[in-house]
Amino acid sequence: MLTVFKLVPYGDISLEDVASEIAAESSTGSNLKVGTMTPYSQGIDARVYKIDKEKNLAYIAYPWSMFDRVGNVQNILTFIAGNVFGVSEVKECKLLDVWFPPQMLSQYDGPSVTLDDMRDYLQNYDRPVLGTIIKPKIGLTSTEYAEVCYDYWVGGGDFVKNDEPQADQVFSPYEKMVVSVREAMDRAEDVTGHTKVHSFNVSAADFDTMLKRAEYVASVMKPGSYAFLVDGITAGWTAVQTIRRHFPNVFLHFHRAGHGAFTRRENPIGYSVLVLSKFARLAGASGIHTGTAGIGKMAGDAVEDITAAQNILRLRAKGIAFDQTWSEIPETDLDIQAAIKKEEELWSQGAQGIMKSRSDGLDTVLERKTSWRLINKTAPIISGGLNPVLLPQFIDTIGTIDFITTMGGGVHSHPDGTTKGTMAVVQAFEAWKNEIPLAEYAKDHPELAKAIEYYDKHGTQAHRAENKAVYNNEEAV
Ligand code: CAP
Ligand code: MG
Ligand code: MG
Repeated sequence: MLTVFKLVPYGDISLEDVASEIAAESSTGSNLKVGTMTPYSQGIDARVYKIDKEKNLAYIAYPWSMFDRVGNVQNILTFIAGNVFGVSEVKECKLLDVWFPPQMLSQYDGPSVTLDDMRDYLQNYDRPVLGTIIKPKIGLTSTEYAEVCYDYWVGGGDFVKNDEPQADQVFSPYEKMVVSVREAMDRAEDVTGHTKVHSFNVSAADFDTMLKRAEYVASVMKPGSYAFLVDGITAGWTAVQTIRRHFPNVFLHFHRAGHGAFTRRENPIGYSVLVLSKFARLAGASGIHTGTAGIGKMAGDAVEDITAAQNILRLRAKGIAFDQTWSEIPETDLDIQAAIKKEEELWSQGAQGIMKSRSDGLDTVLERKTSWRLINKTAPIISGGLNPVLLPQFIDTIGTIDFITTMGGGVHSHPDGTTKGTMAVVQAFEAWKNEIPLAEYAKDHPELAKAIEYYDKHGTQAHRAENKAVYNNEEAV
């Protein structure tokens, strides 16, 4: 396995020296040469194989046989994103990219359910899966929560998720929330004639409780109509892989709350959005949040976020330092070469082209989940301050329609409420699809017109003033 770290040493320590420290601490060594090493243990030392002095980059290779044998992502990160962040000689230690050899890929689960399966269930192939997060983030009763789900679904939305801290709170007991969601989903499906999906947060204090929540959801909801959301950073990688392995037939939604402590560009210590996303695919997440490329409310930028999105969606994609082919079969295999070529043709058409190529379903080997010794794709889940007005711009930025977008504030703050807010999102997509400017399309789509008027006025500044009034005033203090 290959890695590249941005390393900036303190004082006059050389880049070579600090790179050796990091290689030692992330493999077999410590800060002292121990007399207990053996020829075998030396055989699995990590190796610094390249240094780039201009950019302060150190390339470190790991014999992947040193990792826990049962396809354990947590173990790899304990090596390469563990103690190294505490090594005192480094001022900066950022893991920027990682490369998995084909033989290593075959040891890991990868996703079982993919966005293609959700598209089959929703019968939705030629647009992003339109989703929301129920807001307020927390505090609604189970029935109030379900009503907002209903309002969203009857507005034409596909997918609703629990917000990342929703669990089994006193005001919204877990089982009551699930039953209420099922009832609201049935009503919305009757009214609209369309299937709907809900992503339930199963993160919990312990694995038994987590599995119990997941089992309960499975006992109430129709197969295909639910996903399991795991707070992958705060609940952890073992929680992610436990759900992946216990429920191979359920869409695994990796929420990355807390990732900013590792990934923000201004953080000197941590890892990139790309690294997080690649490990989520290796671990088997069906979808992970990859950021709005700076278009929404969260820090992030196009290079990082879009690179991450492409690396989890495609069979082969360029990273920050490595080209990763997500095939357990070596690239020398002609079938793989043909599949990579087909994918490149597909992606060269951009989002409009990809949309047009699949309006009646998925028919290419790359677009349909396959057991053909590939690590299946992971869907980018795009959230964070998006609203209908920003959707067309984001689609053109990411260059595909193959993602789930979840807008919370961007739907439930619409002046005419959730259902109209959802209609505005659907209309914004239709405007993009027909290549009509939003303002033009809004002339005969009042819900979108209202959204444009509102979100143009209620950018982040207004948002801050509103939040201050609620969350930070004398009374609150
Ligand atoms: C978005 C969100 C998401 C974050 C995740 C929130 O709500 O539900 O959890 O955006 O960020 O709680 O803020 P809004 P990311 O749609 O109301 O912003 O996707 O970057 O991990
Ligand atoms: Mg130790
Ligand atoms: Mg959230």
